[in-house]
Amino acid sequence: MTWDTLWTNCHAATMVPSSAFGAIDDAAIAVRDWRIAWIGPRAELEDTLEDAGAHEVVDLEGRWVTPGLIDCHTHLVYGGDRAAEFEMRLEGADYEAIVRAGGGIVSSVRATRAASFEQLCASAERRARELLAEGVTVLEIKSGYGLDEATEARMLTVARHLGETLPATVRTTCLAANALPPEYAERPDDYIDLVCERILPQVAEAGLADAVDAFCERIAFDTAQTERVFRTAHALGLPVKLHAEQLSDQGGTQLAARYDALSMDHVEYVSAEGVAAMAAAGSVAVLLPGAFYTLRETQVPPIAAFREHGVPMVVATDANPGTSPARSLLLMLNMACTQFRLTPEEALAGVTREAARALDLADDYGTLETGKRADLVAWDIDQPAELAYWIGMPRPARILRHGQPPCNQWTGQ
Ligand code: DI6
Ligand code: FE
Repeated sequence: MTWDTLWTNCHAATMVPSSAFGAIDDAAIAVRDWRIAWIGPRAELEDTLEDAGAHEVVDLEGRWVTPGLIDCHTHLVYGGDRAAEFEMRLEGADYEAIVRAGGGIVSSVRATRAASFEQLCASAERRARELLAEGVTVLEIKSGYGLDEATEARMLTVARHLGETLPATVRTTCLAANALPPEYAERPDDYIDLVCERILPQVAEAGLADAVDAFCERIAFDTAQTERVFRTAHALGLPVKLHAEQLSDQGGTQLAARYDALSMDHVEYVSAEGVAAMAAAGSVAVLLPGAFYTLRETQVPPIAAFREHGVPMVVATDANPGTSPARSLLLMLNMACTQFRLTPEEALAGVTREAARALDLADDYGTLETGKRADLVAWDIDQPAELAYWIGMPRPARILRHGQPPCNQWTGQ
């Protein structure tokens, strides 16, 4: 049997946790039927090659190859933007005060409700395409700016549509419990009734969500309300994750651990008990340096405790119009190192191997190993640490997604 493609004369940062970056010097990578059919040192290939051959052989001229990047936490679908709020914050208003004054998430809700499916698709596609152009091949997209049945479903339908039309694997998450919509002011439990009795069942029935998320925070929902959402999600057969301890310690992490959450995201204020609960539950911490930076947060997530307890660390954009208007996952690698002191290897693992775990996709994505999906990115760098080092990375030299080059339209290649 012949291979479809053979990438040769490259160095592979496989991200298999064996050596630094799981590096294989002078490597070759063979692809067949969307998957990696062979990977190893080029010198070991010679015999194999005679048997297999390849339709296309690509000489990468010594470039580094990494797994396709994975952005496991985005809010890419929304109407409008929040540039005015950015200016207010620069003049001294703080995020929680803006939210309490009817701005923040709710202003994105107004703009999203007013936007058509086509409008939401067009703007989200543009944002997704920027991520894809820098080597992202898997991304998660959340709802959460609809906060009613029709708009939550519309947002998730847009996300599903992007998964069908873009050269990327898209996982969708229902975040109906993101904020209290204005029509439910002072009635949070009634809104949670709507989420649990109507929105989540409808979304599950239509197959629109792969997971359920909530924002557990003093400006959003408390642990009792979050638990109702989690219980409903589990009853519907959907895994959960949580925006936890971003602005304060609410104990959301311990709650999420009891519900086997895929990930706890933000976690700047997580307590020692929270970290221990994460470790016991085998959860991962999703670090969101774009939100930390935008909110001028000073409380750094407990990186040393995560390391000590073996809690895997993921890095994501949190791309959203309010607290993380980020358009580059690679920039987040740089920020995770500079702001949180991750090593470049931890940061790269955080957008590959560990990010795949956060999306429950580790069997197929996240490392360069035989049998996994052939999502490969070739970079013009001399060492993998450069992916975290540069502030504003040049684009990848080549991308394969499921063994195919994504068409020019989407990546600008
Ligand atoms: N994700 C969220 O949903 C909130 N924070 C976060 O990281 C708020 C986002 C927003 O202000 O729109
Ligand atoms: Fe978020």
